[in-house]
Amino acid sequence: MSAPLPSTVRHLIVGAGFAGLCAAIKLQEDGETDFLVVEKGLDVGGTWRDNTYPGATCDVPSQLYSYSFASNPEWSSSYSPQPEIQAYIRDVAERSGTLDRFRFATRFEDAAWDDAAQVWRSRITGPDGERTVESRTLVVGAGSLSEPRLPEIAGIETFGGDLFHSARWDHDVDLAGKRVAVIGTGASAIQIVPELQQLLESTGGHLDVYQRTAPWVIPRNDRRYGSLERRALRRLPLLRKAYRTGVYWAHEGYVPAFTVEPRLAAPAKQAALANIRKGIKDPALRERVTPYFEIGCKRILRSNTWYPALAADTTELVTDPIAAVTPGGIVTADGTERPVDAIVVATGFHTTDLPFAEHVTGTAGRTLADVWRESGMAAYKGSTVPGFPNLFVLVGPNTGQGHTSMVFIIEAQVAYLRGALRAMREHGWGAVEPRVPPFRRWNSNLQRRMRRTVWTTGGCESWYLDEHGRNTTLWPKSTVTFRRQLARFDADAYTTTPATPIRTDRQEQPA
Ligand code: N01
Repeated sequence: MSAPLPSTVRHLIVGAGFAGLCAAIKLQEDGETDFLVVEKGLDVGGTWRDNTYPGATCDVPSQLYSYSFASNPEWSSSYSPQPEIQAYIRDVAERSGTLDRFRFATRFEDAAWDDAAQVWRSRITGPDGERTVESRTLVVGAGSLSEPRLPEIAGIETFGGDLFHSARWDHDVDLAGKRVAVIGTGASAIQIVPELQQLLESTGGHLDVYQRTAPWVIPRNDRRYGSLERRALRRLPLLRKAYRTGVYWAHEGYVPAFTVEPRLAAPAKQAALANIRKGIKDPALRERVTPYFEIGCKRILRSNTWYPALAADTTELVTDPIAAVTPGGIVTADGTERPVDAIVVATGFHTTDLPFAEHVTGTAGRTLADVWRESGMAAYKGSTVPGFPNLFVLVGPNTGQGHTSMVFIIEAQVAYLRGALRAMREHGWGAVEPRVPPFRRWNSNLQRRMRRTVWTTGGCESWYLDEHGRNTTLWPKSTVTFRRQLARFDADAYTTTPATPIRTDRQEQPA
């Protein structure tokens, strides 16, 4: 049984995915040991704990999709499957010596800033009920791809068969021999569909894939590591580092194509078109899966098996829009009803309306969601927001990546957080809050830069853009630039307030 929740703690971290765990480890390294990590799930891992769908695999190479301070020589292949990534995160957590301050099955309900006491007061519900926890800082690592977005389709609630989201796979449902529909053709669906197609083909079932927008899909070229290679990676940390650096720069090569000149992505486009030709013989089907927009406008996907799975006799690609779901099937706009036993909705996540924002109330008594609804989701350096002192958002607005590892971004943000905490300690500040002018400059710069990116000019609709067409999710420059911008805590961009004493339950405060 885990220890009861303390009523005060120096730092409250929400979420135990890559981001929350990284914050915990690095705070510990700095001697900031008085923290608490609350996690609604039963384990660390975040999105890698939740996404257990068949075929779940990282589409960023494993060497890069891991912490720089915990490289792993044991990956079985160049793109790791979900169970290996989950095992990696768990292993890092166990070795970090921080797990005693993690509380699982414990939900962050909401938090409000108390200006006089300079604390966040959070309502937390754990196995022992609800408790208020006061903390000087609130670090949110709740993830930007954690809350499933269910499609709003007429009649979907009347469906009589099994229906679940890709990120909440129901392993109790046996799909063998069934008629199954997958709605969506994004990063999750292109991994699920080939697995389902194999299962259904071998068991006399059938698969309908509902495509609203054809994605660009380049080959994945996955490769299993041989035993010699693994031994070399295990024994030679410098080789691991060089490998990681090579993969990093190979991916960073996409940045100019996304942000300056889309024509630079011509080789990727050719590879995607060749992938279609290789996987599909039927010219009509080839045409239906060929995207209409510029490559890169939506996330470029990677698969060798997606097109063959769509071309299989037991699969039907449906491109007529869905009109309704009935108790027994899906009806498209042309009036056809296709009966199904199960529906997998691979329709993505809430990204431009991050759900945690509804639950955080700042100095003006308004929630972050209220502020963002009015003026669009925005933060200073993707991390802090005026009116919300000592709130640090990891994987915040405009930090997302279409081409490389989010772990790199998380580490840069945690470095910034550490800088802020160091400055607070050294100067005796109880609160830091970004000033409005630097915040505005940062965001107008970003949005100006955004105008010429392929995400804006590429002719697609994507979840990168909010309802006003503003890209509030992606970072429009190189990740090197991001890291450089966040390398130092720039106190001059902040209003700083001297500390009033804070009461804590623990004795292990740094001086
Ligand atoms: O979600 P998505 P995802 N009716 O939003 C369609 C990460 N990820 O879960 O394109 C019909 O990309 C929608 O159609 P359209 C990665 O960052 C990483 O696949 O909007 N269709 C689209 O086809 C990724 O970007 C890995 O027209 C509807 C699909 O559903 C992010 O997660 C692996 C619909 C949603 O695609 C999200 O990927 C997997 C409707 N009402 C995911 N609503 C890695 O390997 C939506 N769609 C690291």
